[in-house]
Amino acid sequence: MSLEPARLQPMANAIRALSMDAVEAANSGHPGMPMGMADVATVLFTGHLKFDPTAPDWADRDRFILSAGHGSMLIYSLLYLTGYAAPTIDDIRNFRKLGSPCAGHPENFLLDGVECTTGPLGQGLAMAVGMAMAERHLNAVYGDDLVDHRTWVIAGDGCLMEGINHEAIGLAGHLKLGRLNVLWDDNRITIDGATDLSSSEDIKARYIATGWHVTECDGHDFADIERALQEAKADPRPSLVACRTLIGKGAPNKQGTSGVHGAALGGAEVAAARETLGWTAEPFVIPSEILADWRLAGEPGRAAHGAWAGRLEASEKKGDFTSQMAPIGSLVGPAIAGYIDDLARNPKTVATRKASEMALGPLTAAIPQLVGGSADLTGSNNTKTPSTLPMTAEDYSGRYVYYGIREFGMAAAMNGMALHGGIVPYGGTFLIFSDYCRNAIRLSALQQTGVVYVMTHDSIGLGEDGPTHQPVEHVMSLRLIPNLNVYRPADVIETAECWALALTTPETPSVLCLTRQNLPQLRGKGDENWSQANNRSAQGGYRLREATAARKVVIVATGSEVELAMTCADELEAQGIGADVVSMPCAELFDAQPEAYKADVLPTDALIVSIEAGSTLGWERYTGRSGINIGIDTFGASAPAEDLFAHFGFTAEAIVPQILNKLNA
Ligand SMILES: Cc1ncc(C[n+]2csc(CCOP(=O)(O)OP(=O)(O)O)c2C)c(N)n1
Ligand SMILES: [Mg+2]
Repeated sequence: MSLEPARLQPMANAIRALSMDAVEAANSGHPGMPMGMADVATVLFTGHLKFDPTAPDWADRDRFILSAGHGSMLIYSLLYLTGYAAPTIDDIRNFRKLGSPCAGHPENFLLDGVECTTGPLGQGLAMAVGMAMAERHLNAVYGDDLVDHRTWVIAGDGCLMEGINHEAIGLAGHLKLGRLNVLWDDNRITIDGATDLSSSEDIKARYIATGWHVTECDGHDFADIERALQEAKADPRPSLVACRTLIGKGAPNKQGTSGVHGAALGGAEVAAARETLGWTAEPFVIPSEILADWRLAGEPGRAAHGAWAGRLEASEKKGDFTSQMAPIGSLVGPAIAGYIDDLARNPKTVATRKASEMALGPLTAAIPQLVGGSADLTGSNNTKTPSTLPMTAEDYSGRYVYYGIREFGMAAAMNGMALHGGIVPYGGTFLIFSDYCRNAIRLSALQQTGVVYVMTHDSIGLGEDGPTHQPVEHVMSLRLIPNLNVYRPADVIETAECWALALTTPETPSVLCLTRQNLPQLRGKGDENWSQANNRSAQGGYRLREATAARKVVIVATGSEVELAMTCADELEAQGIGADVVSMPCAELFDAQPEAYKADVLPTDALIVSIEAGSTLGWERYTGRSGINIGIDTFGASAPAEDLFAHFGFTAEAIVPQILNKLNA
């Protein structure tokens, strides 16, 4: 322990004072958790966490994750007290107000010291698992000199109750992530009251059964906290430290009750807490000797950072390490240009899931940052390549993760890896199970991470597995998530193009919706000298086939339905009706095009017809009120794919008459 308890106590009370005062000023927020965990956090930050407040993005810093994100004032207090450039004391005064980086829950894009966005309970811990995986992987590649840090988590009862906790700790235990330490705010209180209202589980036994080391401490006894953290660091397994705490500790009449969880204490109780804590300073004022002690906490980390920088300078791996941590965008185009050229000359009929595997071949060979995986569907998602060997507890240098049947855990871990840096993760499951991990996909988007989701079996085209496995609403509902690019490529070349795009948007995650069934190659002409600069999918939607006769119809389709759109257009042309076909692999990228481009591709003087084997809701924005939307608005059925497409009306025989009727109406 760096300081004796008599000096630590006022430091911890500074967290309590800032937290209750900020919540009071906002008249909203959660004072209980920061007040309860102030002592534990003080021991962690003054004696264990490796951090340099002057270099929040230093690659070898320890990662600190406040999984119990509602206790955001804990991390804001710590960042201010230890001397990060932000938040300032004014930012804290403006806690939860528009424009303050001290948002209701910690947001990674608002403050440098916030490693990930937390608030959806359980996901912080699950992202920390990904960060710990990233650390071990990079350590295996670059050695202790360059990569040697821990991942620390503060989690609450809620984080441990959530289902994702099971997935996350199972993965961490299996991978023996010994540098992951979870400090559990074991206050036995949640919003509704005592945890025994809803839980009688032996949490420690569950962690032990999962391969974790478990210890406990009195979360208000500095020496005992210190002992537990030492124990956690020494044990080779991931550690859970059950810190017995009193929620809202210091608020004499409310501590220990759910009343302090998520409401301002009120003037009288704040005054009583000041009295109890012996805190005489005005709100938002930290006495200088206490602040000085806090500012010292970062000194060892600064020194460690300096020593690390010296080792990096002297390392023969400096160049490789630096490029490992840099954006991969410039590597992508060159890695697959030759492959696409070859496709242009030698067309291939393959499922787009297979096309994805084919594109991943050269991409994973050329880009060491790519770490793949699947939630137990490797052979179906086609996510593994010869360059990606398994990442295991015995050898973390591998670049392929067998996540097990843990879709949510996988998605959260990928967020953690991406946020850690040095890794660009991609992972697969069936598109139908995007719902299982949807909130982590949403957090990829909110946190601006470039995670790539490989979601195969993207429609009724998967056939016999039936409606439980057939996505209907999924493609469209994923399009609803802001800052998420949803790709549905039509053939082998578009699939490669979509991969190239997904890997060059480091602040926007991507979902690749891929078919189980084979699709003919529709592209190739003009793609012989392919480069990222003429990636046609980059416009999101483009004219794939131009009308020969006078244009009356534009058929816009995605993925497996583009082939059908081409057949419909052929039949219309045979009757003298000019028809364009627009392939729209990414609606989000199309929407971002200039108005003139969009007006040219989807002109107002033609009948616009959409074809997508999924929900029609939303297609009206492209087809207008007088267009036609071909899709599926019911559940699918179990049958061979061909029979299903016929049954649900995805044939030229069913579609062309509808177009003719409309034209003649
Ligand atoms: C996934 C999810 N469900 C529900 C909530 C709403 N919520 C926020 S805090 C909380 C209770 C958490 O209890 P605990 O982790 O013990 O925190 P404490 O009350 O001890 O601070 C709930 C239900 C949430 N943020 N995330
Ligand atoms: Mg609790």
